Amino acid sequence: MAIPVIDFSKLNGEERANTLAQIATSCEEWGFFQLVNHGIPVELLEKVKRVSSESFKKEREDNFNKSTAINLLNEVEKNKSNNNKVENVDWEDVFLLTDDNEWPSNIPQFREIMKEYRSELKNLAKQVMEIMDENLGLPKGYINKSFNNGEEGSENAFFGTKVSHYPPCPNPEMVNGLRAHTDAGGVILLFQDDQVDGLQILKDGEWIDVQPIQNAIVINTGDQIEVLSNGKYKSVWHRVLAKENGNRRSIASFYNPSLKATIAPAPQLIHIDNDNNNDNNKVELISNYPAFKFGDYMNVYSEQKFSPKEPRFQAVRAM
Ligand SMILES: O=C(O)CCC(=O)C(=O)O
Ligand SMILES: [Fe+2]
Repeated sequence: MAIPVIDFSKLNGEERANTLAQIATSCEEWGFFQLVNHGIPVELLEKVKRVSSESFKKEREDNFNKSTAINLLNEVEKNKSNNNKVENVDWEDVFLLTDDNEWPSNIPQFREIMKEYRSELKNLAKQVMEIMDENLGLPKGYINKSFNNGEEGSENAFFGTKVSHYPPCPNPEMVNGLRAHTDAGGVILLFQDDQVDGLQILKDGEWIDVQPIQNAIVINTGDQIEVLSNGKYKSVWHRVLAKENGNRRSIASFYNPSLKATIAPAPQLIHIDNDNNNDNNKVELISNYPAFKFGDYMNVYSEQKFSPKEPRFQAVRAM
């Protein structure tokens, strides 16, 4: 079993309908798919790999070697008898790039390359959201407009890029690269390592690998797309395994709602239950999710990221 791989260039030709259908099935049944021929220049992707890896080697590796994850793993190894896993920590070095924060790298060209990359990825995110609109039968731009708090053409939605490395781990069975979770936000676009695997998704009760494909972009949907689609597109559990060999690079970009945006199931996707409709026009609307402010959701998520999502929905429902 492997994550679906979709040739994005075929959206512009005779195979458009078939490609849309493949994306629809991927969203409904997998929550993850890989795009190839997505239009992002390979030369740019090569530069992104180079400056990210260089930043880890020159600017971050020393600190990682002094990190809590390393110390905790050393402790557990010393007490081999209790055979514990290291909990509440990830074997991951990470930093975040947004439009507003200070970027922690002085590698030559890092800034220009990552700026260009982010602009390409943001554009790809918008294309993917429009495909989801179409597949869900929503007006074009519906998802993006919701993420911008109902304002057409505005740019309040959040676009962040998380640059991660998962360095080689001497005891990979004792710690997670990244603990299992579903993503909080909207659409996630992941540029993962060509060589070193480790990302897995939970599919029908089984953890399966997201196979590395050179220069592909992995797309997955977060909790907000699940709510907007009224459960048609579920956010899917995933995790990263620590590995004994290889330093896995992974660059995840998140297109998320503005913190002020109200997120709710799209009215077009709230089903009318006709079975209960036989006495006097009684129509029942079925919405499986609450309406809430994304900022409130993020407050809950920051405490409960590595737990099931249902209590998060309950918590915002009660707010
Ligand atoms: O590093 C990866 O491959 C996955 C990262 C991820 O799941 C996340 O940042 O939410
Ligand atoms: Fe994730």
